[in-house]
Amino acid sequence: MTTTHNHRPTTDMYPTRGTAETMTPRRDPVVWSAPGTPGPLGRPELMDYDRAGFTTLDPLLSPSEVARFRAELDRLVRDPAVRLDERAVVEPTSRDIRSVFEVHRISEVFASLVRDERVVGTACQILGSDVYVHQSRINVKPGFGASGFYWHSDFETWHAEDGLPRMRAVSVSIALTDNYATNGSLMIIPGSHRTFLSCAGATSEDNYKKSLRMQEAGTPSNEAVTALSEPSGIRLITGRSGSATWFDCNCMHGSGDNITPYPRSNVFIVFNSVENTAGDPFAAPARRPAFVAARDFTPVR
Ligand code: 6CS
Ligand code: FE
Repeated sequence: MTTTHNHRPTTDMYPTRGTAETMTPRRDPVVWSAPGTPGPLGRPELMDYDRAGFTTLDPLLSPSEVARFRAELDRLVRDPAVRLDERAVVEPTSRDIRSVFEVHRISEVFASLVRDERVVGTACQILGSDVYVHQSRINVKPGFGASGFYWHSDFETWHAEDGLPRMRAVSVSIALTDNYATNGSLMIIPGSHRTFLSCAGATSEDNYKKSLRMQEAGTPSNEAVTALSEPSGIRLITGRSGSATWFDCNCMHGSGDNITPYPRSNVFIVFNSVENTAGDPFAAPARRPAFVAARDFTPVR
């Protein structure tokens, strides 16, 4: 049974992609569940997440589980049918596969990861409700030149282009190879989740065809990144394979190129509250395809 209910909020709480860049305070909780709500995260991790906007568990997965998911990632990347699928995004220069979207639907192995109580249970604990998968992807980031992602807030895109009304979504990045300081690991600006950066510049038609490779609309000015990183700097999220980082949908984050011999392969799962379902874009001419922004809101559990 597919749930596609849609309570369309009338007001836009986070206007963006207008004529000027502005900063306004976040108008939503970070942790939506009541204090003491049981779940996989302990109080220290939840407080870490609330304050910084992210928390890292090392490890989340055992070595044998990592091996299983890494084998599945390799199988998908080698599958010629996947390469031809619109869900696959290739590197602009090397033509290597950069990302494969909607892995929770095309792979039963990754679907089982989504349903794992250590994963979906944490998402429900943070978002304080049932959840569905808004987006999932594997980022392969092979060595020798794989390009990174410039600074951005995922929520700014998911609000503008996918119509998520509130900041009630969370991403988990699970390392399937070791994430070193050198191989293009995730960088997050601690505390940036508490500021909404409204970006200047309208969204072009079919923007996702570019933004999944190189984001333009929705990227911050140098001054904004400087101001956001003033209080607490920039944190580089390293960790062994099997580690996991939960980060709030509005964290300002990015990653550098990977010019080392060591691939930085992760699986990303984005959980959204069933109380915050995608609707019409708040600042884009059309909806993005379902493989990037789910339109089936059936709860994971
Ligand atoms: O546009 C998106 O939804 C994707 N783009 C980036 C750079 N991060 C979030 C998400 O995967
Ligand atoms: Fe992102």
